Amino acid sequence: MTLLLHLADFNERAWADRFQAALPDIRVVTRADSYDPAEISYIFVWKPKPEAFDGLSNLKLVLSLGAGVDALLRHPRLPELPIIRFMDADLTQRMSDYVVANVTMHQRLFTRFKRDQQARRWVQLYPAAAWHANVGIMGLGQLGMDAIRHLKPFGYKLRGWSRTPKAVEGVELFTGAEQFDAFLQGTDILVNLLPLTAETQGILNYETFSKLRRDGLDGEGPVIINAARGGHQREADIVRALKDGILKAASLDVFETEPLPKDSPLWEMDNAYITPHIAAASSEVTGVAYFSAVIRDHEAGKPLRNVVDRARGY
Ligand code: NDP
Ligand code: OXD
Repeated sequence: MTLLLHLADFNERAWADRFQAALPDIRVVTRADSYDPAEISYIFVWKPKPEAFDGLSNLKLVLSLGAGVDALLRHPRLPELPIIRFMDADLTQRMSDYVVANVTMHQRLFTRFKRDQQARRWVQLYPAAAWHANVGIMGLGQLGMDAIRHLKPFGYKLRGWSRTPKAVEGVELFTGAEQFDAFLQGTDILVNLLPLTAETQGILNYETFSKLRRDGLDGEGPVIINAARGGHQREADIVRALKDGILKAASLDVFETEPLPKDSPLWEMDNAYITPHIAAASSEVTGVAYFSAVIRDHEAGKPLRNVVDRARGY
């Protein structure tokens, strides 16, 4: 039984050594090693190349280093086998850290005070208390629910939007396309934690921004925070909205093209807060622990966790 690592942009050798220590009874190989494709039972992938699955006739599971599987699901030769996506407490906590940091930064007007500091300007503008700020979370899955849990103690007015109905104490909830506008109309700070699917592609567009609440925060307009996928956002619309004031600011961790091209106007906009897709990295230590447990459980006939639903697309 062999585990193959196919991780573009990662140190495959380091991950392989760690997997080998965790799974001494299994052979662990990288793309650089020699192996017979028919010996591979498990493949662990990030950005798999077109030939990644060729010849893997005895594959049992596809293990995704990404918590988001949109790109993997578009792979032209993806086998019809269960896909297990990564999800653990470390990654979830990191995402909630990112969300809390950006929500509080915008609500406390740190962005405005930084500009005043640069201009040596003393303007006593008092940020409204957290309970006057409506934070709307798009996507109430593993990450959205954890972000809510972390934002709650600060006192924000929380609202959430998902595909199917939910009940979360102290959170105003909205479901499906028919309640999307109502969700937006009461939102000052819009946080995107949706998976990228045919339905959610391009959802962060000018029309969406125009529907957000305008008289909340300091009255300078709403804010968006996108930590999910670049495919959710129309960057030309973000640039336009940041320029004409439909949006006050945008915190963006993901982009239509990554790395963000050097000529993107977003780089120079002082109301755009750009990070290079680092909101919630997958840790080698917890990643190996998680997927080793998945393999051991599967070999022992135990149920699989975090199986991707291909029909839903996440
Ligand atoms: P989950 O699959 O656990 O949750 C997805 C949520 O989105 C669910 O609540 C789901 O609704 C909702 N949803 C899906 N489609 C729609 C729709 N059409 N309309 C309304 N709601 C919808 O995902 P996670 O929370 O684990 O992760 C979310 C995304 O975050 C990932 O797909 C990935 O792209 C991104 N990510 C980004 C990282 C980064 O570093 N920037 C790191 C990790 C993940 P329902 O509950 O009804 O099914
Ligand atoms: C992920 C990511 O999906 O890092 O895990 O974006």
